[in-house]
Amino acid sequence: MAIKILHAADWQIGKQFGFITQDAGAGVRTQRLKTMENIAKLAMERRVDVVVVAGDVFENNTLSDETLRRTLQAMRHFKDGKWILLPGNHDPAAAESAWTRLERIGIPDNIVAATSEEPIFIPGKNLVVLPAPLHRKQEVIDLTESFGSMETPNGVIRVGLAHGSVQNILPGEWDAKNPIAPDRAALAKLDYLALGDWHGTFRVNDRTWYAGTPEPDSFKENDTGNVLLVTLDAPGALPHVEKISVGHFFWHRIEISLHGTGAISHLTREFTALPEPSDRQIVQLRLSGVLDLASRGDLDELLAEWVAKFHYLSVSDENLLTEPTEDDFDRIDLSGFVRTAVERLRTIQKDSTHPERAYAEDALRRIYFEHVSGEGKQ
Ligand SMILES: [Mn+2]
Repeated sequence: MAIKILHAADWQIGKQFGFITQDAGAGVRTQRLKTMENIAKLAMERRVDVVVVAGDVFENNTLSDETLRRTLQAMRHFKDGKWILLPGNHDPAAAESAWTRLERIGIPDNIVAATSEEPIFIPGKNLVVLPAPLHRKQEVIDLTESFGSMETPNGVIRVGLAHGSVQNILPGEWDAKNPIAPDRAALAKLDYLALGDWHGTFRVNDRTWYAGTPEPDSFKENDTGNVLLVTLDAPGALPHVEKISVGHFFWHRIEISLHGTGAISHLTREFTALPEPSDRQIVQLRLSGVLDLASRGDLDELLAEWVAKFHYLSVSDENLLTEPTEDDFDRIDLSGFVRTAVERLRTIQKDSTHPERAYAEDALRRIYFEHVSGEGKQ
């Protein structure tokens, strides 16, 4: 009979998100637990045999007992199969850890903390899960090497569970801590290798995937907010992997330079282009440019409106300047050809009939912007 596994990773429950202030921050923290509950309900709905969480279940080993208990509460919505939780670099299975505390609190029979390198057979199922738990934050050796020597009966589906970085394959500058061989699934005769650590959903090869974090937790754009439903028809058959979106919040970073007329409607378009519903959007806005006083007033009005629409909107406007006055231009201490250019532009700007007056105005704003932001950097 086919085996169905729900593959999740990097829950990092207890993450604080200190930069998201007040109620919005509390909302983001509690959403992580709600998303776990939704994963449990999804596991019931889709009748999976086992849910594996491939490391970093918890943000750290010092999170509160209350949060540990709340995690167990969220997980109780899936009780027809097993949970297998793997310690990662955030929650390594050290002498004293979230795992030892969970054990003291007492966990239901269907939850397995995979704190040792021993195959986990699933009773009544044609399945064995081979875990590679981290016992400390960093390992220089590839812990998944042990999978190769874990003997299992013929005809049993072998699934590996590990946390770390597949060498030379992840996008960008990813730290090569806790290395994992890219061909581990083939080398260790695994039907599937469930990985965690990379927060986006990522296919390494037919049999090896990162699930990514199910609840987005940063402004990086790397396909977060998913779990993977993996169906294994028989030993040796290629897995069928379905990506299921479970995330609640969407994170966006907007950088925009506002200059002159039309700038505010440009920003309105950026905001309205974001997905609905707007109260599930977390937005970091970085503004730069030069606005006259009237536009600045319009901007403040627009921001006040959207602060109340988004779950959270942070605005950094240190680089947004108000239109320079005559005095401001006089104070620009420029010399040589830049000074000459400023004087010529100002002459054009003051001539209401000059055909290039609008260009001169724009150029002056930009020079002023460069000058003042340059000052700030010194
Ligand atoms: Mn990690």
